[in-house]
Amino acid sequence: MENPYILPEQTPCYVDGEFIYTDQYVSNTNPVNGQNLGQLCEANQALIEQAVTAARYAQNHTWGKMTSQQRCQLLHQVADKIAENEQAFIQAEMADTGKSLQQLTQIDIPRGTANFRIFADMVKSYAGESFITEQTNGDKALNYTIHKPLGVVAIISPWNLPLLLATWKIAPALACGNSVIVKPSEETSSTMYLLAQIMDEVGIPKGAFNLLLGRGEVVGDPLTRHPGIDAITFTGATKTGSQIMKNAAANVKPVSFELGGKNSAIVFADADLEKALNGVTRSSFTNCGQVCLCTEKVYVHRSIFDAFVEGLKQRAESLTIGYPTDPDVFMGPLVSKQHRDKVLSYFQLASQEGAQFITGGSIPVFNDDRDNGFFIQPTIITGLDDDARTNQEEIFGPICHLSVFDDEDEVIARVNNTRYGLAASIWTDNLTRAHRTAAQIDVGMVWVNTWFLRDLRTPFGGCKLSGIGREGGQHSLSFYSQTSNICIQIDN
Ligand code: 6OD
Repeated sequence: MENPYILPEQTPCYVDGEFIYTDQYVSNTNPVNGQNLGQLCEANQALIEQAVTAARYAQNHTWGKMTSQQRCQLLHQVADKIAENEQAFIQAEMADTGKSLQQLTQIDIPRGTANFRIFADMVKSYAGESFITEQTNGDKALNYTIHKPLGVVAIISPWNLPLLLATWKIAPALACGNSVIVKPSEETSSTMYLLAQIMDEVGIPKGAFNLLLGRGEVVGDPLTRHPGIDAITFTGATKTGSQIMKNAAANVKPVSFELGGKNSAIVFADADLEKALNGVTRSSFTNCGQVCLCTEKVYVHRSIFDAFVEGLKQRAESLTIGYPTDPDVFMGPLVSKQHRDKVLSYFQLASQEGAQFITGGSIPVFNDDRDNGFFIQPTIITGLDDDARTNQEEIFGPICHLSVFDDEDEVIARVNNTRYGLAASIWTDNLTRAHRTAAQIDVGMVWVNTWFLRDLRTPFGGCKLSGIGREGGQHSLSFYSQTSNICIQIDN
């Protein structure tokens, strides 16, 4: 990629080592000002078939036949190229999502590189098991396991952290020797197109990496029903996950799902108030609240509730909202008009349910082109029961509800009163309390005195409606591999 990134008029799919322009389009909108950014070429059924065939060929003849060492060298080159072209990735991701430069440079784009590096390194030491089995007649047997690729993996990735979450799956799937067919969200496909260019340039064999663009109902649905797909990995809404699971069931294929969340923060009386306030500001409003890990419910001990409300209000009101190119801006717009309408409908629901708005609740006015974009105010509410719909349903916007609690058992029960189980954060200076409470929360991940601090070797995923399985480190390698046992008779 010698040229800086310029959004193409038409973004093509990438199948079997070729960029392919179809005759069906989906338009791409800039969430900062509502202007059209260009069009995506939507994949059709014939292209889906071609991608599956090419991916299988790469499995049987090229990518699947390379040594792990060769594959990992190529994946490191992919990481190097993402880093070299950081500016292009920033521009593309910003154009699609409107997310701030701060976030792109600190979180999203570096994770694209890191995802390739970690899995290329980890797979080299992905060891199997071995046992000497003693038989009754004195013979022995050697049992040992090998890890093989699953085959062709379909990757359906979301719009909130497009590069980060797609590469979180692409990198381990490729490192384990699979071929992949990636279907990114139609709202945010540009960085996947850049990644396809890089795959092409570094010489990833044709068909090992395929990119199908377009809408879920047109591309994702037939792809996940296709009998030529060996596994499906998905991050996104619980409802879509449930549909994909039905599709996968027809062919009895494994799935790995990271789905919605309704995450809580608990602020105990002994917490460092400054740290807790800064942490909850970050966990509620990062990426305009569009991270599955974001806090939407905050439980604060009665003795510090008023001080906490005042501190959080002050912080929310001083967040800079605006053009994502401005280095001082913390929050850009929501991703689309449709999504803003959804978030606004929850503001309205909260109000109907009797919430008091401490701050926010509407759309900021700029008196310039941003008024045609999809901005929204960081919003804090209080006064609702735990069972209110606002406190039970995932909103996925910059809003949190504050509640008072009195004791530890009470707050744990209230935090667990949800159909979701992704993440939680606990703010306390009492180490014993931290260990005791963290273990009792029904979620996949608990952060103590921090939030979204990531070590890519740790298991990541949720329970209940928040997902199936874990990815990260060994857990990714395990999902993206087939383990076979080999048993060898050793005569006495
Ligand atoms: O950090 C990660 O690895 C990860 N899977 C984050 C997911 C965020 C969901 O919006």
